[in-house]
Amino acid sequence: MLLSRFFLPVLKETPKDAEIVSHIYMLRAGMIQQSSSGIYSWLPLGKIILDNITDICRNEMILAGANEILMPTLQSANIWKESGRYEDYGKEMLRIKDRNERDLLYGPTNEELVTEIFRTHVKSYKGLPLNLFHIQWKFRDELRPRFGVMRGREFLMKDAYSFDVDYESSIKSYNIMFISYMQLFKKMGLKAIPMKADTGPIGGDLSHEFIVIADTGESEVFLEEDFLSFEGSLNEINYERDLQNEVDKFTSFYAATEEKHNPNDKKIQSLNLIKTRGIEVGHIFHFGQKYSKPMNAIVNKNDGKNTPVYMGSYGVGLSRLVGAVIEANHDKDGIVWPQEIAPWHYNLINLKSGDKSCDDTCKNLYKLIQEKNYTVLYDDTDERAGAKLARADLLGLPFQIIIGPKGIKEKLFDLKNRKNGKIERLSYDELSNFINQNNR
Ligand code: 5CA
Repeated sequence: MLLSRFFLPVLKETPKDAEIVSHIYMLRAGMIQQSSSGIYSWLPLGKIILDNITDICRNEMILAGANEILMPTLQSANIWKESGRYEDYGKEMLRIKDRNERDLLYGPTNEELVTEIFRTHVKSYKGLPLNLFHIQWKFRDELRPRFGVMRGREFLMKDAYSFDVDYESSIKSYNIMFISYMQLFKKMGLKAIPMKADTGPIGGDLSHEFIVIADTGESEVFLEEDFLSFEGSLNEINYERDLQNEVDKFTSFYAATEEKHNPNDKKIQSLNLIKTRGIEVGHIFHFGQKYSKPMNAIVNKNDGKNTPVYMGSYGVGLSRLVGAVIEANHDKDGIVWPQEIAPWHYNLINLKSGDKSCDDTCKNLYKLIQEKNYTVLYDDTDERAGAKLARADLLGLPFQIIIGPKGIKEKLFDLKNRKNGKIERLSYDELSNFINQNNR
């Protein structure tokens, strides 16, 4: 991509209304634009990152055996009256009337709608287990939308819903989602900590939040220190297997929010705890027959008897994750994208556009990088060298290749690793070797 052709409205000044670093950098790097309180347009750079995060999540859901569907944003109030949640949901739910005075709402979540789809088509245990997921915008009229996309009113969620014939198999489905969450956050270059959680308005008897550690997280948490480095055996995961053991390993560590933490408990006192803050990027719920009973989603078991189906729901905050990734990966100069979700692998910077030898060298490298199937953002604009370098640090691509007249003369070119800030001076051949061998 040529930067001269890319719509990147970078801001020089720190926006006044942004309080946390991810919000500041997302505005400064031209990723989003507020349209009204808690509602954002996604500009090209923001959209690329949102899509990268979404793709990782979607692929992991498919690996875990879930089926992608797409439900609408607008839902009929009738199904919410059936489940009993229409009145309970309160002011967070945006209620709308159509021209015929029928009650609609902008979905804050989809348990009711997916249960309606399920009950129309599945009547027997033979169709189970089943997991349906979708990636769709939600609306919650939050009391205090803040921190940019972190707590929005309109936000993108991946929500999956599992259906099983009995309690035991529904726990298996819950465990598959638990492990797939550990996988998908890892694939985004994030360390996520699962933590036992309250079920709130979704309901149920079992629930975990997944939190990313960041100083600006909304909740204060206490964690066993070893939890941070524990990886489990995620690389060998096979979703066909019973995953209870894997889940047990992750849940054997201590993790609690400040409200739940009991400093007087002797057992807890003996643990090596750290106090930190976390951002909730995912939340999973096992709620059994909470919706299937009132909504009559009944299946026939293999003993011939009927039962309301057992369900769980599993959410990932995709738009929130864009902010969370930045909270967890930045420095004073800007964003430091993890390789896994970086918008491009390389930032090729021409310090003197218009100078024939700089232009030619950049063109050759631009071609070479693409031939090796890496992506590259080429800064071919006519701005000052200093402004280009500052913008490159703000954008935070993993590697910068910096081409200027001095380097051309000395036949040595700068390769900067954005994460550790180290600059190597390489010959053209060394640079092209690096591009050949760089491991994604
Ligand atoms: N139906 C269930 C699971 S599918 C559900 O709605 N769960 S939730 O309420 O916990 O939301 C799932 C995830 O969406 C949260 O973990 C969080 O990452 C994200 N989320 C929730 N509210 C917001 C918000 N106001 N802004 C941005 N992301 C949000």
